[in-house]
Amino acid sequence: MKDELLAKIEALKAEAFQSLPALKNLKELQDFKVHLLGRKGLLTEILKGLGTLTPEERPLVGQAANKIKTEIESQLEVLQQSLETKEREQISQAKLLDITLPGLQLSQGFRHPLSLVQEELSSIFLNLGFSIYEGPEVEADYYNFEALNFPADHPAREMQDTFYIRPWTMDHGLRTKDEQLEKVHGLQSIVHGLMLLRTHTSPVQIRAMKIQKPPLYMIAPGAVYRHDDDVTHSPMFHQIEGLMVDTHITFADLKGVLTLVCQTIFGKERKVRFRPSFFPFVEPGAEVDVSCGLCDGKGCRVCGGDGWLEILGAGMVHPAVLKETGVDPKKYTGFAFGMGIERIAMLKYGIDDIRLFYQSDLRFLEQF
Ligand code: FA5
Repeated sequence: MKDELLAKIEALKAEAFQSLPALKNLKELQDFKVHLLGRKGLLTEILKGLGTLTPEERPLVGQAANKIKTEIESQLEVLQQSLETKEREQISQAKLLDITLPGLQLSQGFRHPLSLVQEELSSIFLNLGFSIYEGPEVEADYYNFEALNFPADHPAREMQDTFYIRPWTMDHGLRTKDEQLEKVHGLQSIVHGLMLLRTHTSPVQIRAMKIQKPPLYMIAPGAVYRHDDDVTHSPMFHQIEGLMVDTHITFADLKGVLTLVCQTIFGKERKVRFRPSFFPFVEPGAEVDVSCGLCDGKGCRVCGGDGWLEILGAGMVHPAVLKETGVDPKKYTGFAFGMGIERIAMLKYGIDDIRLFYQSDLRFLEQF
């Protein structure tokens, strides 16, 4: 019985060595290995006969089986390496894969031009001692209009085409009493419970003054929304609000700070113009224009032909606004401004269509 098993093992070796050269690829090699040496393979089958041997015979046959297994494995290993090299060469000859090519370079992200301008403006104001405040984009009519001295039904509300929102309370049957709205939104005097997308960043003035008594030097950057759409107007755009409230603040402070900011952003050669204007929450009010850098003040489609582009509204804080937020107008004065970030970016970089900012076209965005 012992000799019979040893003969079977020798025959297995012979069969293995004879078949090896015929294996054409790694798959065939793997299958063959399993067929010979796998858990249910030929060698395992032969070794089932060990049970019929005497205790003295068993180690002899076991050792012979192990020796042959190792020999077969090392031959399979040699063949595997040469098949792997052959397959790599075949793939690269077929030009399926050029393993000498450098790996894929992941492109690095970069700042959006509007973020660049917003960060540059914010850092100028931070250096001047201003702090940054934030407010919600879905805002109550009270903060966006009423507290800013826009009474209900006042025509000045039409200066800013507003997107109104149905408060969810209306859909949940809660909007039966003003107290219920107060409870839900934590607001004290919502005009008929109206909610809207804020049309400017000025509501953050109110929120800041209600929590911080003067001296208050703040800016508030963020997105705002209006029903407006052409080459210089977008339905969603960005502003930076600014507010300085203290004792003895005058219009000279307003002019000084805004001229400094404009010249830091655009360079000293750009002209800055202050025009009287009306906003219900300031008195007196002004609009500030910068000479158009696209046409050098000669007139083009971006500046509407007159050589200037309006970038911000400003003025001395109206006493009614100070009073509404609990600040004594006899003791304190202040100035405020609201700048359009897109307009400033357009002027700074010579961009002639506001829509380019939002189209996510890398050919445009990579230039900044
Ligand atoms: C206001 O929004 C006032 N809240 C500004 C203000 C603040 C005045 C504090 C006084 C005191 P106005 O509507 O003019 O003002 O907008 C301010 C700036 O936002 C404009 O000068 C312009 O640069 C920009 N802007 C206005 N509408 C758009 C729009 N649809 N798309 C892009 N930029 C706009």
